[in-house]
Amino acid sequence: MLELLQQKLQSLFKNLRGYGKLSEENISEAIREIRLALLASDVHIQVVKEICEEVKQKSLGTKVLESIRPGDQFIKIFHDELIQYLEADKNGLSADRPLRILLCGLNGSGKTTTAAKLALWCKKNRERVGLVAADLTRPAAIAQLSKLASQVGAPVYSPQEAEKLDDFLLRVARESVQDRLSVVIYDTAGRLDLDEGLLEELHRIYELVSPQEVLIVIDSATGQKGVDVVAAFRKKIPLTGLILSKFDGDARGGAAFSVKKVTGVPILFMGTGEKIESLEVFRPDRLVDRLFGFGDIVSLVEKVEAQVKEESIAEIEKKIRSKQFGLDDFLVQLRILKKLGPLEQVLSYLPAFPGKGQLTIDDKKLKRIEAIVLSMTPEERKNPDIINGKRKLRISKGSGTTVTEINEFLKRFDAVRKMIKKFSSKEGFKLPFFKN
Ligand SMILES: Nc1nc2c(ncn2[C@@H]2O[C@H](COP(=O)(O)OP(=O)(O)OP(=O)(O)O)[C@@H](O)[C@H]2O)c(=O)[nH]1
Ligand SMILES: [Mg+2]
Repeated sequence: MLELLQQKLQSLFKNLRGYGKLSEENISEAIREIRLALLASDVHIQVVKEICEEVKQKSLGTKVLESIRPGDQFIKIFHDELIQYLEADKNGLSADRPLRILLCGLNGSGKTTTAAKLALWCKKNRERVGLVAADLTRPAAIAQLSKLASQVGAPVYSPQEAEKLDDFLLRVARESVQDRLSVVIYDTAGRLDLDEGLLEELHRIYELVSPQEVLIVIDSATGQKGVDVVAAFRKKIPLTGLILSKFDGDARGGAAFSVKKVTGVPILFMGTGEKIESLEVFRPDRLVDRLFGFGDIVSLVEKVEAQVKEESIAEIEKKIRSKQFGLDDFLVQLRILKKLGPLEQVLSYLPAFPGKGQLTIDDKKLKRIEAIVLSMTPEERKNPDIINGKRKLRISKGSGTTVTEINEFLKRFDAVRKMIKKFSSKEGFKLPFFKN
């Protein structure tokens, strides 16, 4: 997700931080780089222009603070500007209950998967949720939704043979009340924007259901076309929000920056994988932090929270925040990471994670790391700095690993520890440039 922009910005920032002073010249140079990076990531040209102009004006007009490195100050201005572009007044679902959510979007954009993900998300928020297969065009669509719903553990309402759309939706309205559902999610058929017939049917569904939320699902890879798609749907029905699906899949992903600004429809969620757990509330500040290489420990902690028992979470968070993060804790973390699903996805929250990109810790590797840590004395685990050559030999014998492996692992651990230190402060996870 946004890897391209992430890489370009991070190398730009490295250069910027080196400047002793910011001149008009190097600000212009940096802005040119930013412009190229944004365009290459498929951000709308108008949006790119606006962002660059705004950052330029602000940078030139800002008094350089003595306690902050000039490069950092520039980065902060750019950081805040991007967040502002992504932010919306509305950032959650309506509080009305029972809540009816209608999902729409192009063919294959990820509506059905998203319906299930949203149902799971609502369920975790203690809602009584049901799914409606309002995709009458394909019997396979109903089967797909039913399968996903059984993973969620939510009931599915689907049309009976030869049941008309109106009758079906009226029946669902009745039954969902009888079943005391608090959230009802309607999955609809994929629509090609040219297909007037299907758009008409969608409008009909909208009228019959009168949903408080109409969410359009946009595939992140759609790029700039996504903006036109939103506009085409909005002509037919009032959209209340947008879900960016497959955010994990597209290295560019810059459409996110345009869509809210150009269409006014707020992004509420993003899909980050095929599994039904892979849905995240869209948080502009976290996304931008991740982009800038500040990691997203809060998102990670949230993800972990969903998977692991609460007591151990509080403990981990406390340790992350304090500076006593030893190898024991690392081991616990690794084991949790393993439970969280695809490791790459989890690691994408931690840009500073060593070896990110090439790193895949598979089960076998994890077992070896476990063996290494388990062969250490409690003192060594607490303070790995004392592990000298002699100790390494002992650990290597005890764990059946090589000294090279141990070195490699310790190097990685050190990088993680440094990164964690960077993020730990009393007030929470602040950005590096807020510190001296
Ligand atoms: N990697 C990834 N794949 C996703 C995501 N969301 C959906 N998919 C995949 O995208 C494909 C299409 O998803 P569907 O949910 O069937 O899309 P749809 O919009 O319901 O499709 P139609 O009903 O045919 O219009 C499936 O293979 C999903 O697994 C996501 O966030 N990440
Ligand atoms: Mg579908």
